[in-house]
Amino acid sequence: MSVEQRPEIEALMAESRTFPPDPAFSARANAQPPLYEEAERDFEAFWARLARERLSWSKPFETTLEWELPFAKWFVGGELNVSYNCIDRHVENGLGDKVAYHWIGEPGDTRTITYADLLAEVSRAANALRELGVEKGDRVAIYMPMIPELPIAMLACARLGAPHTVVFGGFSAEALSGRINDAEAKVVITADGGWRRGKPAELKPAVDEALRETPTIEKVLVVRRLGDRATQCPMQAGRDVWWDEIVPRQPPDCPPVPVESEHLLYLLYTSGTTAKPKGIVHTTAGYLLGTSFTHEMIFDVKPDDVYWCAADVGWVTGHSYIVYGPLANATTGVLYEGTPDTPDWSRWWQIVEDYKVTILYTAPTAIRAHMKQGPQYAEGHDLSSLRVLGSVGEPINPEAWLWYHEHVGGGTAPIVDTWWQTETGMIMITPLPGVTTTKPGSATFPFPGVDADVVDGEGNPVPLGGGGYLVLKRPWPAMLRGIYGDPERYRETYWSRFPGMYFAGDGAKRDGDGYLWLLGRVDDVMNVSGHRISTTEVESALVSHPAVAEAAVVGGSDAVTGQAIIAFVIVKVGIEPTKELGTELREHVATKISPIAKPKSIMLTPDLPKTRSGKIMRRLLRDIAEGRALGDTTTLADATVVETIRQNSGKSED
Ligand code: 7RM
Repeated sequence: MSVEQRPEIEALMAESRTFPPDPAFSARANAQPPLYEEAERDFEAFWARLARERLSWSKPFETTLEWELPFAKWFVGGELNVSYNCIDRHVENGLGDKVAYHWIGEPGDTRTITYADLLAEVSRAANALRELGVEKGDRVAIYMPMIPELPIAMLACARLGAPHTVVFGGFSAEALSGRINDAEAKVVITADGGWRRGKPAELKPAVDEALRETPTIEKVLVVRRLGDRATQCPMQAGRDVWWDEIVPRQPPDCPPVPVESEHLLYLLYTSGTTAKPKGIVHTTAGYLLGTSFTHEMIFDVKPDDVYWCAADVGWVTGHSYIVYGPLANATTGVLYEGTPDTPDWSRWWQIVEDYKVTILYTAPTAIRAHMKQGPQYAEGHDLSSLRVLGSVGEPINPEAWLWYHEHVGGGTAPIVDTWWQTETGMIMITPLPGVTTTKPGSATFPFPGVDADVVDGEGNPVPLGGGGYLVLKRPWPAMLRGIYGDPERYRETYWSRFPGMYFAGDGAKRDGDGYLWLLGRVDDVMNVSGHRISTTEVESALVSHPAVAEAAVVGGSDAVTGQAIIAFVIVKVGIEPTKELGTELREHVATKISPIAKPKSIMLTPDLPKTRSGKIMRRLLRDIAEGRALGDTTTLADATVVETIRQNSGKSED
């Protein structure tokens, strides 16, 4: 494993423009420089103070941190309820009429949900779940489009102390059943479907298919989103229940169940370097503290802000920064069901204008997609309400940063480039608006209380100007508590590469001023439009097809999606390597994993470059995929192989 030298990063670090905070912004910013000093003096005392001040406890905690590397317990002895913290206490404080979500359906239908509405809806949903047999500790799978019932379902689970596992609605039936089985979920909450690119997209058929192999599921709760437009929503008697037949008749109050600080809040599955996704474990108090505090500081959220995180709730960004962090802060948020291009590329900017959105949080891939269309869509709308912009999911290239700054932020709104992971639960490396002078393309510095470092292969910190591996050197409250059911894999994956340190799997550099520049993954994980996809997972989907003998998958660079999936496939003897087969294999991967994991291109090849010990040399495949001169080929078992592939792929060396 080595950190690749990327010329574009060198060029980007040489980018001399810096963006100091506007003094007027600084004067009233939520984050102030002494935060860093307080956190460095005693990070446990820092988090303990915040936990006491910010969370509402039904029983106060006794011990701030029990750290038996790599297992952390935060705020031990305390009891609380996440749903109470996100809803009830705001209503009790007189904020019942404040809008929690402005929801916008893709076809143009809308709903306004106040904190009082949310309290009633979540309570009813929790009562319905209880009627369906859900009790504290039972796992509930959630597979839904971006409709209000999605956060409502999550909060209803949290109200009962029933951990949820949200499976992104774009995942396949097979991916859903794998996650349900790993979590041993008792109930699935879903919908007949949702709207996508102007068309109804059904979900329930995938659930029915998934449930053929899920022995633990007892009930399915189905939201009616498509209504008459869902042609295939058969309900299985005794198992499937319509949401609108069970939820509205429940009483609108349901006492929140207090749980221990370390009670499992949710599992979220993410790709690792093997074919089996990992169930990342997040617990209650530390997670809620970490997400809510970072949200308030990093986005400078004030009571009258209108905050829009354009991610899907099915990803960790949605969990932490659409649902738990913002609601714990009593924020007004926007929730949009659809894609940015429907009915056309002005959709997002129309939403910003209509709702006077003040804070926008999105991914570089979305910014690049907008860039590709040209600035006329953004320019045609009044975006002057925007005052903070966020970026997440992958390194943001300076061109995209500057475009975002100029065409979306009007040249004034600070940009926060936030680095974090499903595993970290909360943002870890980021500028603080009003405090940090930013450089386009750099995520700048660790958040107060976070100890991040860049180390060489031996775990020694690299000097300023050097590159290496990103590590985290002390526990933080929202950190993963493990991989569900597999403590050994947890230790092995994150804590074994560098003893005593959390290995993030990312390469990083620190420039002469100490700014951190993230360089992307150093393992076999690809990042396509900000989605983590493991090469192994796609490879095993490919080899599960009867025509495939062997497959190797790499991430090639792509101007819009960051990386694109390129597959090299050896077909079995006697199988004709046709174009149709290529198409069929792409579809096969979509069914096995998700359309997101569909290779952009498949090269059918007679052989693959391997080392003498039989390891596929992905580095060479990347060179071929990107049409580059080949790197070091001395470890190749058969040097003629790459030439054959290269000729087949129609790219020449130069
Ligand atoms: C939140 C999220 C995590 C991986 C991570 C990185 C990459 C995320 C940035 C970034 C550079 C950023 N969770 N990544 N944010 N790289 N700059 N600001 O994305 O679990 O799905 O992915 O994403 O490689 O390890 S995730």
